[in-house]
Amino acid sequence: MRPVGRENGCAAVNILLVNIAHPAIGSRLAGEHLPPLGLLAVGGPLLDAGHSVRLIDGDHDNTPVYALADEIAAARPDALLPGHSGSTPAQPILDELTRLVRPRCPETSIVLGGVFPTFHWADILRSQPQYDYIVRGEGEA
Ligand code: B12
Repeated sequence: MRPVGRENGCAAVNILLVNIAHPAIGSRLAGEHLPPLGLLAVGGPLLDAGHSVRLIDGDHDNTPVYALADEIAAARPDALLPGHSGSTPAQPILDELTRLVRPRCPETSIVLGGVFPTFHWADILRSQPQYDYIVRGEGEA
């Protein structure tokens, strides 16, 4: 297991929050951008805890998965927290992104959370070994 957080004696870590582009129809109809509230809710407490936190919002510019993977690999975060609005159709995209990132960032802890992973954590961990941890329920807690 890779160390994450300060409770195990680690110094503050570099955390990268990444929102993926949402291809589902409900994301495209409005013609406006909504901030990734789940990731923002998690990022605030991490900042308060003294960690360095950065957010890449791939939904803002509709960034392709391979380009997001390049950005993540360049940032080489200690922990990568990818997210979406918790919906089922976003999960395969997160899986594709993290599969691209894993070999390029072997030391990065990949931590998933949100509504879908909260319920389907066992299936995801079994079929997608690139994830190190799944946070169930409210991520800030
Ligand atoms: C706002 C919203 C949207 C917005 C999202 C905007 C954005 N930029 O995030 C828009 C309009 C784009 C949207 C689109 C869609 N949505 Co929507 N949406 C919601 C809604 C109303 C609120 C989500 C939210 O922001 N909650 C507030 C935040 C703070 O809570 P949260 O996301 O749950 O995050 C917390 C935890 O889950 C966790 N967490 C979340 N992410 C992460 C990440 C990490 C790393 C960690 C550690 C923790 C963590 O910590 C957070 C703080 O406690 C929910 C219903 C609901 N009440 O939750 C539906 C909901 C998530 N949507 C749903 C659906 C179906 C869709 C669409 C598929 C609709 C469509 N047919 O196109 C698309 C899919 C988009 C996609 N690919 O993900 C369903 C999902 C059901 C499912 N199993 O798939 C929901 C549950 C509504 C419902 N009951 O049907 N949606």
